[in-house]
Amino acid sequence: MITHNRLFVIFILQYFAQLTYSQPSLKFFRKDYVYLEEPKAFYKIHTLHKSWNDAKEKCDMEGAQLFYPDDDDEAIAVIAHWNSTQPFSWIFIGVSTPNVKEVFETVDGFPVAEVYDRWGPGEPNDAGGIEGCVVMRRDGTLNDDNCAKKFPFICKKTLESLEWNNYCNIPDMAYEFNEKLGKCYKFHLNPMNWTDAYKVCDSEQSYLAIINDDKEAEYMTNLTSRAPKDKLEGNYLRGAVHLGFKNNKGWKTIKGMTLRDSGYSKWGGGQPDGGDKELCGSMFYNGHLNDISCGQNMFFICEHEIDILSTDYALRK
Ligand SMILES: *[C@@H]1O[C@H](CO)[C@@H](O)[C@H](O)[C@H]1NC(C)=O
Ligand SMILES: *[C@@H]1O[C@H](CO)[C@@H](O)[C@H](O)[C@H]1NC(C)=O
Ligand SMILES: *[C@@H]1O[C@H](CO)[C@@H](O)[C@H](O)[C@H]1NC(C)=O
Ligand SMILES: [Ca+2]
Ligand SMILES: [Ca+2]
Ligand SMILES: [Ca+2]
Repeated sequence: MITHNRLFVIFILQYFAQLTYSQPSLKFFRKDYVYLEEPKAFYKIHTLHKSWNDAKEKCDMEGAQLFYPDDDDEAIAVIAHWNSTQPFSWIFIGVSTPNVKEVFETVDGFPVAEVYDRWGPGEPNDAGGIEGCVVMRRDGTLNDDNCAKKFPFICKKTLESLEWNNYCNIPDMAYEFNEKLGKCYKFHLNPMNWTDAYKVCDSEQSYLAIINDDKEAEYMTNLTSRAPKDKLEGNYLRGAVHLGFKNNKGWKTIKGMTLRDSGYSKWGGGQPDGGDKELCGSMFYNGHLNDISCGQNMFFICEHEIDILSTDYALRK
């Protein structure tokens, strides 16, 4: 009897866990990640070389984790993918010595001996006393190396850790569903330039937001005023957010329509005022439009259309 009850409770818990957080049947995390069936996880190979800390931060920002192999099988699957797509021979992995010299831990705090312990011959050797981060070779062996050196790296997201946002049908809980507009929106708190913001929205199955009417402008103004942005330090422009329009022989949205045809063209006082120096589109915090330099780092808003899993709007130049 007890066994039955317990099974029933487990069943209920699993049922709700699936209902609220995950959609294992839909194996999608982000467009720029590849799903590998055997380790049941998503991976992205970053070819731009970075220091170990920058690599870790990049993966965190993508909602993932700096990859390290959990076991031999995962190492083989990931290296096979790496071998078939990229030529480089080393990557940083998510193992370092954050606390004690020569005591290697994974980014989520496990001793390396508990996960994957295949050191190359004579390693780890802490050469020169400055080797606190770990790289993996294509043959699967590890070496401790200098954390400040720059290597390619891989980010990983397990299928199990995916949280499914059921309102927006997207694996990102930071998207907010607006019932009246029937769309989802995410206010991004990492300031970026317009070009990078465009790419980030795209990789999240969304697009840099386009205002189509006064109601949507009001909502985006509200979303902006609610975002916990005011204490964020750093080198970025306050007062406006990037949106999905730019000057391409006239101001057009990233879907190629004029602002007027798209339904909203309320410029701020005196705007657009930048001429050739401000060819990208933004919104002042009060909802009025502004032209801005495409290289200016600012917050931005992504818009997601529910049930459309592919939004390949060509970036028209
Ligand atoms: C990947 O390539 C390396 C070097 O060419 C080779 O030693 C290794 O066996 C390959 N691994 C897999 C899993 O394909
Ligand atoms: C914006 O916020 C105001 C004040 O909180 C609220 O009355 C209004 O309904 C909101 N508008 C939209 C479109 O969310
Ligand atoms: C945007 O920033 C990236 C670096 O994150 C840089 O490579 C790119 O050139 C910048 N684009 C513009 C238009 O400034
Ligand atoms: Ca070494
Ligand atoms: Ca819109
Ligand atoms: Ca301007």
